[in-house]
Amino acid sequence: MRFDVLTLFPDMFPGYIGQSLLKLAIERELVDVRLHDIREWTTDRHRSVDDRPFGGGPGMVLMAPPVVECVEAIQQSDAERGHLVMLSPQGRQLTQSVAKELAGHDRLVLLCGRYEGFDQRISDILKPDEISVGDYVLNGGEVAAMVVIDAVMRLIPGVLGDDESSQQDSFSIDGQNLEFPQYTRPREYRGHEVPDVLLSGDHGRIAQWRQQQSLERTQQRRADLLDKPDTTSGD
Ligand code: JD8
Repeated sequence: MRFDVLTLFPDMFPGYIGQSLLKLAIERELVDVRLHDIREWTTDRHRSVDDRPFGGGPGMVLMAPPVVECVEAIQQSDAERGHLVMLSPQGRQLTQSVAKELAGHDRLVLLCGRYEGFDQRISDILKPDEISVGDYVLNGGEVAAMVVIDAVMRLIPGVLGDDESSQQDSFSIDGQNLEFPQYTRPREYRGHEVPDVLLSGDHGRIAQWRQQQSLERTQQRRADLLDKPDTTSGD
C-alpha cells in the first residue's frame, strides 16, 4: 500500500517513518510512504502558500492554487490515482471501522493543512474524504496523518507478525471490549503481585479470568462501547 503525504512540513515525518514496525514494512515493500512539499507547487516569487482571510479575522488561510495543483499532480503521477483524504477537524471521525475502510485502498493521498485551515474551494474542487482524528484542536494535519498511517498500516496483510495479528481477533477495542491487564517479570514488585491465576498454568481459567477482566474494565471505563453494535469485525 502506498501513502502520499502532502504537507508544508515534510521534515515532521522521517522520525515517525523510521520507527521499527513501519520501517520493516517499508523494507519488505508492503508499505511505501512518499512525502511531497506543497510549497514546491507555488509559482510566485515569494513561494506563498497562505494569505489573510477574506472578511477578516485572525491568522492565515491555505491558498487553493498550490494545494489543488499539488494534489492533481501527485494523483496524476500514477495510473492508480488513490483515495484523497484531507485531515480536517470538520471530517468524520477516525474509528477502527474507518481505518479498515481506508486500508481497502491501494493508495491513499493524505492532505495536511496548517494555519487556520484550507480555503473552502480546495474541498469544493477536490471533494476529499475529510477525516478528523478526534475532537480536540491540533496545529495542523501532520500528526493526524501519522495517526491515519499508523492505524491503517497495521491492517495491511503481512505487516504484523502472526503473533500480533492473531491476538487482534480475541480482544482489544477492535471488538467490543478493552484489553485485560497484562503482567510480566518480576512476579512481585513493591508489594504488588501478579494475580495467581496467571501463574497457574490452567489455560482455561486464565482465558476465563481475562475475559471477565476485559468485560469489567469496559463496564467501568467505556460503558459506551457496550451499547454499540460491533462495527469493526466485518467492515
Ligand atoms: C488540519 C490547520 C489548525 C484548525 C484553527 C488551529 C485533524 N482532529 C483534529 N484536530 N485538529 C485537526 C486539524 C487542525 C488543523 C488542520 C487538521 C489544518 N489546523 C486549525 C481549526 C482552528 N487552527 C484535526 N485531522
